[in-house]
Amino acid sequence: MTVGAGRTGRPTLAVVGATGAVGTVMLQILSQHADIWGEIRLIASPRSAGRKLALRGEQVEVVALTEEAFDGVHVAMFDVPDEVAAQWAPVAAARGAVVVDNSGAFRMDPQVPLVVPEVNPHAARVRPRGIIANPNCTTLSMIVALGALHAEFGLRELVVSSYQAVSGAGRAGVETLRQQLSMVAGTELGTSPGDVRRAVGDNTGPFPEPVALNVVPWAGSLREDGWSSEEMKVRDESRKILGLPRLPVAVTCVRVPVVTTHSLTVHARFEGEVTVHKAREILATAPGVVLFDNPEAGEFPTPADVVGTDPTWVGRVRRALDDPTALELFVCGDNLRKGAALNTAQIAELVAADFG
Ligand code: 2RA
Repeated sequence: MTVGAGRTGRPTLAVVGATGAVGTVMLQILSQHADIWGEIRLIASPRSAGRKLALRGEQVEVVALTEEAFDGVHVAMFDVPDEVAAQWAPVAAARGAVVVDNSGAFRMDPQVPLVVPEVNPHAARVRPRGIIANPNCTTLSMIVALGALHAEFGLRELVVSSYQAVSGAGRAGVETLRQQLSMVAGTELGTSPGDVRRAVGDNTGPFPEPVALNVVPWAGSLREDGWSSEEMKVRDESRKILGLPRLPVAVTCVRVPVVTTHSLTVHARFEGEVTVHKAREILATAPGVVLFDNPEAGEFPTPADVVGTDPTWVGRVRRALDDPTALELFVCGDNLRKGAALNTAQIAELVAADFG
C-alpha cells in the first residue's frame, strides 16, 4: 500500500526515478519538509518495481513506470535520463499531472519555464506544456546568489569556473572515485607522468581521465568549437533564469575528486560600481544564501563542510582589482540537494499551493 492513501484533500505526488542518486535524496527531503502531500507514489523502471523505500517513516513500494501510474497524480517529479523524460513527461502531463523535470530534455524549450524559486518563482505559473524544468546542478549551485546580486546591481557579464563533484555523474561517478581512491591510497602515486592513469587502468567510469589525485577539465559531452554540454548549460540556463538572453557568459567546467557539492569561482560584472560592503549585505540577507566569508579567521565555504546542507554558501567576496564594477566570489552548493532534489521539491511545493 502506498503511504497517504486516504489523506484526502491533499495533492498526490509522483516521484519518477525514486531509486537513483537524486531520488534517494528526494525521499529524505520529502520526509523532512512540511507534509503537504497526500499519497506519494514512487515510480521507477520495471527493474526496480516491488522494491520498498523509506519515506515519511514508512516503507513504500516502488511501482513500474507505465501510463496508468500517473492516474490521479497532481504533480510528478522526474529524475531520469533525458530520453526517458522526453518520452514520459508529456505522458504524465497529458494525464493531468504538472511535471517538474530535472533532466535536460525541456530546459531550453521556450514553452517550458526554468524555475529557481528564490529567483523567478513567477515563471512556474506559465507552463503551456504542463511541464516545469529544474536547472542543471552546476547552474543551480551559483544562481541563487547571483540572482540576489543581479536584483540589486544588474548583471552584465559572468566568467565562471566549476569544480564539480563526482556525484553529478550519478552513482557510477561516486563508485568510480571511491574505487580509484582505494587503488591509490597509501602509495607514492602522483609523482610522475601517467602513474595514476596506469594504476587505475581503463577504469575511469563516466570520466574521460582518472579523477582520484587529479582534476579533469571536462563534464558532459562535446559541443561545437570545443565547448562541453555542461558549459553550454550553465550559459543558456543562467540567461533564461535571469531573463538576460544576451548575457555574456564564459564557463569552464572541471571535475574534481569531491563526492558531493559543486563549487564555482565567479567573476560577475555589473551595470555600475559595486562595493563589497553592499554585496555582503545582499548576500547575508538573501533567502537561501549563507555568507561565510572571513579569510582572516580562515573561514570560507568548502565542499567538505557544505555537503548535506541546503543553502548556497558564498565566500571570498572581493571587488575585482582592475574593474570597480565587478565582484569575485567562491560559491558552494550541494549538487544533490539545492542542485537537484531540493529545487525540484521547492518547485513542486509552489505548484501544490495551486491545488490547495
Ligand atoms: C554533472 N551537472 O555534474 C552534471 C549533472 N547534471 O555531471
